[in-house]
Amino acid sequence: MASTEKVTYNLCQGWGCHEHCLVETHVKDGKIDRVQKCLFPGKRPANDICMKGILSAKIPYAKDRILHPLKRVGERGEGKFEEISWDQALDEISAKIKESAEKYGPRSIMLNQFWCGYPGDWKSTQNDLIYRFAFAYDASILEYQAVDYGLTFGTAVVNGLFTVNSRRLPDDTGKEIIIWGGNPLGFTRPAASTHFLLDAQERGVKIVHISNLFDVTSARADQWVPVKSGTDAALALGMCNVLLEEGLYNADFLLEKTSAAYLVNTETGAYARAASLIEGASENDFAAADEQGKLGVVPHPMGQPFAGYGDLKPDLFASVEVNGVVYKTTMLLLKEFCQQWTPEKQEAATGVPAETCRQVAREYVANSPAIIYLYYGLRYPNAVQSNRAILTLALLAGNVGKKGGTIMLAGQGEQTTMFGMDQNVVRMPPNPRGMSERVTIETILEGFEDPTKQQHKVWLNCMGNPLLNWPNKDLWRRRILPNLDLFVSWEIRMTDTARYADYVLPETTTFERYETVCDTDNCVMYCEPAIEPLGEAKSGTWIFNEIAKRIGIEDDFSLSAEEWQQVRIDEGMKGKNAIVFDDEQNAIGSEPITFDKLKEKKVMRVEMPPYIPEDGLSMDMHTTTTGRFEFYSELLYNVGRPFGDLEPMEMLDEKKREEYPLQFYVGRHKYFMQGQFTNIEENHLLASKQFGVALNPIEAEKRGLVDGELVDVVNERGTMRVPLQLRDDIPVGMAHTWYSFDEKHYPGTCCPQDLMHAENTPERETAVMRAYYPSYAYINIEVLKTPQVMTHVAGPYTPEGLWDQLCDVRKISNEGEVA
Ligand SMILES: Nc1nc2c(c(=O)[nH]1)N[C@H]1C(S)=C(S)[C@@H](COP(=O)(O)OP(=O)(O)OC[C@H]3O[C@@H](n4cnc5c(=O)[nH]c(N)nc54)[C@H](O)[C@@H]3O)O[C@H]1N2
Ligand SMILES: Nc1nc2c(c(=O)[nH]1)N[C@H]1C(S)=C(S)[C@@H](COP(=O)(O)OP(=O)(O)OC[C@H]3O[C@@H](n4cnc5c(=O)[nH]c(N)nc54)[C@H](O)[C@@H]3O)O[C@H]1N2
Ligand SMILES: [Mo]
Repeated sequence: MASTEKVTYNLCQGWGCHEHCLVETHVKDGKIDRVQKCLFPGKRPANDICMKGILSAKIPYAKDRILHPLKRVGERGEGKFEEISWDQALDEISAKIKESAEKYGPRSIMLNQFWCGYPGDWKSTQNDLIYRFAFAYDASILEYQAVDYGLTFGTAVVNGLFTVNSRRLPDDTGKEIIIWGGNPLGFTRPAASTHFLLDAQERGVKIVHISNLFDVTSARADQWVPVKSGTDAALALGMCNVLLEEGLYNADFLLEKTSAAYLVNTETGAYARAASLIEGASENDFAAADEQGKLGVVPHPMGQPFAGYGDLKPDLFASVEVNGVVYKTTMLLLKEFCQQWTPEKQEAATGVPAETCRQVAREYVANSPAIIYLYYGLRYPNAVQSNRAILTLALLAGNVGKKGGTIMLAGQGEQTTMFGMDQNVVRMPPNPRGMSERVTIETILEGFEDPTKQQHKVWLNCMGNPLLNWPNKDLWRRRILPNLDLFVSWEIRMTDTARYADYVLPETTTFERYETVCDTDNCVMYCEPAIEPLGEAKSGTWIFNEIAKRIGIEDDFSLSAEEWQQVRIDEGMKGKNAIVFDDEQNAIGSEPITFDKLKEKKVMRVEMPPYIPEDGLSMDMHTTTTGRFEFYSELLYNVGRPFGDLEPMEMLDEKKREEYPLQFYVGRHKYFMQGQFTNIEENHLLASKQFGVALNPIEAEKRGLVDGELVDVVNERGTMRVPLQLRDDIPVGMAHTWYSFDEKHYPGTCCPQDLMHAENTPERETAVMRAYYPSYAYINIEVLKTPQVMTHVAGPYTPEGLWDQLCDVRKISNEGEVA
């Protein structure tokens, strides 16, 4: 056995799967010998690591690691660079930043902060410093691509803000877990979440998987419910229909937690304000009625616990007429709305047999408390509406905010979001030059077309690999990059984005720098460099400091990475306690969290209030109209969407399908993490066996195509020429490809992202977001006083749309160039 000379704790370099694992790094002769799972204090069996975690030990040593600052010598994207000194790189970059600021204003500098794949993500020091830089210089931050936010906005409609419920793995599970969209088991959530799910299954918890294709999670589930892509809202409404028609809803829960019994004016679609119906009632209050039609006031909770209905015994299905206007409860309106969604009509839309819809609905209630595990699989422009419909089902069943029964957006962290570290201690400099701005693709393009508008000329890509991962590469390659005066990539390896950059700055990996993250399983963790930085790699903190020095904001950037960690802990976690455990890992007390203590212990478990309190909801901010959970939205009534509903989109358009009959489904790979791990030989070898496009044999036969031949995948945006694979697990009507392979795998032809719609553009405008977004922005910016730069500027565009693409797969039409 190798003798270890040093052990450190580090964040997994493959942080992008949202499992947020910490690894124990073993170093020998100054080199990482291995990484393994690290144990957290306490008895919870959290923090497992997966194959990618183990292999992340190889990332610092990968062949394409960038070890020196690089300056472009060829055309953008050509990949020709020369090595230059740090001083030259920083002097030239800083000079261009200053020049741009003088000519177009400091907001012409944009920083990309798409943090998903960066170890520590938005809790990392890097992310804090990006904000700090933006405030200190009044630079802009680029709104990243619309991914992973369908659920966020779906729940925002129902709950006012953010996720309805548990964002971390609960201690308890009820009797059933429905995994609805997503492929967590051993695949996208390969560590703690997989263990959580399999342990539950072993205890007898039933696992149901609802998905459009047969994947690893389907294989392991107790029941797999295949659904046609993008039609989940119909299935959820069919299930709601069953609950409503068979009386399987949880009346107590609906009365106590939701606006189900509230009356709505059926002429205006607005919630009836009590003041207009009942004398002496306040403007802020609402109304309900009992079985005899007697009206009663329901006070707005105003952020306090709900006070109840007073003397009134509200009738969930009341309908009353006052001065010739009919008022109905939202529950009655929902029942009427769902009458069309019979299990049979549902079947026509989703392909799920009516009987299966009934069985799954009945069991979901019979097995209460049951969890709906909402992953990110509903990546369609109608995701907000699909998620609303699923949440409606959960509310009807009363499976929200309960031990063992809730809605989950799984992950190991997230509770610490609310109770952990106050990152503003770093993010906000004492004297910000401006409040910065979050800019969209739209505003950037507008500026390029209209010189009287704000120009965005410098892009500092401090995180992420947008040229690989953001749909519609063309937008960046042909419309945005040519208008930029400077494009800089901070990277650890040569990516598609780095290849297009003017300068590439070599950053340290997670194994080579200091970090503290308050996250995984409610622990705060101190990470120290396991090895010396390779080559000339420097931490992001150092790079910021050096640029700051050259552009005149050095006062705000005077601390080293290690010193920032002390600030983050001693100031950002001031007053917080950690649980003290004895040798048997029993909790025996608590102690204040200080930087010195953390340095000594490395991992401390933060004392947190329970996230899912018995009453379920006190954690939620309820900034909806009524201050309650709302499956009925008066705001969206105005655009004909009072309820979560099956929303049309390109893929469900029969006419469009005539030309391009296949869903172009660009999925994530088991061995890759978006673009990461593609540079690990073993992973690449395993994945490249599946390079190409996969079709069901029935679709191949229709087209006279055979396994292994080269084919053209075409749509109006381009042609991708790749080998064909026949696979029975790919549904009829789909062309499946894995993304992550970088540009050089598609010589002379398009990459998958080229064939995709651009996100955050008018192509992706939806009625729901157009109507809803202003209220989201208002609540965040005006009510909660979140700086605009720290909110999502989703605007009228869908927050998810990756898989709503059509294509056809054809015999190759000519030899030679196809792109
Ligand atoms: N190995 C690996 N793991 C990863 C990543 C990676 O690249 N590789 N990426 C990480 C990131 S950033 C994210 S956001 C997560 C995402 O992880 P998940 O939330 O699990 O989402 P996806 O893998 O995008 O979802 C794919 C699955 O969604 C389901 N699905 C697709 N369309 C539909 C539909 O119309 N209806 C229903 N009901 N189901 C559908 C199918 O089961 C499909 O296998 O994964 C993370 N983990
Ligand atoms: N077609 C299609 N497109 C998709 C998806 C899909 O399913 N299909 N999924 C979407 C989703 S959900 C997401 S979240 C996005 C992900 O989009 P990205 O966040 O762009 O994905 P990554 O490839 O993980 O990019 C992270 C980059 O950070 C670099 N990196 C890692 N560690 C460090 C570090 O310590 N310092 C520095 N400077 N760099 C580091 C990595 O080398 C990598 O290039 O992709 C989206 N794009
Ligand atoms: Mo993601």
